[in-house]
Amino acid sequence: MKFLIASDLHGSAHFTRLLLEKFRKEQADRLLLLGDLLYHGPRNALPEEYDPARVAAMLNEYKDVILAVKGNCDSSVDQMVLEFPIEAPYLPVFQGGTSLYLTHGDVFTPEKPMPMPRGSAFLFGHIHVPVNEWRGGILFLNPGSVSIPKGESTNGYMVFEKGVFTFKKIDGTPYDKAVLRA
Ligand SMILES: [Mn+2]
Repeated sequence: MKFLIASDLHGSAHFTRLLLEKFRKEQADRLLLLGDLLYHGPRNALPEEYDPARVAAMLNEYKDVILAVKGNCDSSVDQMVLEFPIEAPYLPVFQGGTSLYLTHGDVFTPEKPMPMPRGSAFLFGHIHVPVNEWRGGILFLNPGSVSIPKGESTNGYMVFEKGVFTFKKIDGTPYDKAVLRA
């Protein structure tokens, strides 16, 4: 099974459209979203083509293949317009002998993760900057933000297939990878 992993869409219809195009092009089986889906958040400027209702409608078309966790900008009213669950603080996903723990990164952080077996991957968003680092037997990964990249980073996402995470720019160009052995 192939996963596309992305975070921090923040209501950008433009970048959500590009992301869903990539989901189809990659022929991924599941879309893992790490929070902050609809609302821009008061700390951010409005992203390109800010249209939360449109983003909700686009994501709802993929409701059967989305796994999502709650971001600090996601609220109960967001859940009212989304047809897949978004309120889990974290989700464990077991795939092909590997263990992935999805979370937004504001409650459980790389400094204070949930209890996880060694050899697991901790997948988070929130900081809008890509992370690829082994520490204490855990692989910490952040795909960066789809819509509002910070620091030197660019808009992007991650693909996971057969134990390999590939970081990609929103145009599909790979720029980094990590291996998680089963
Ligand atoms: Mn965010």
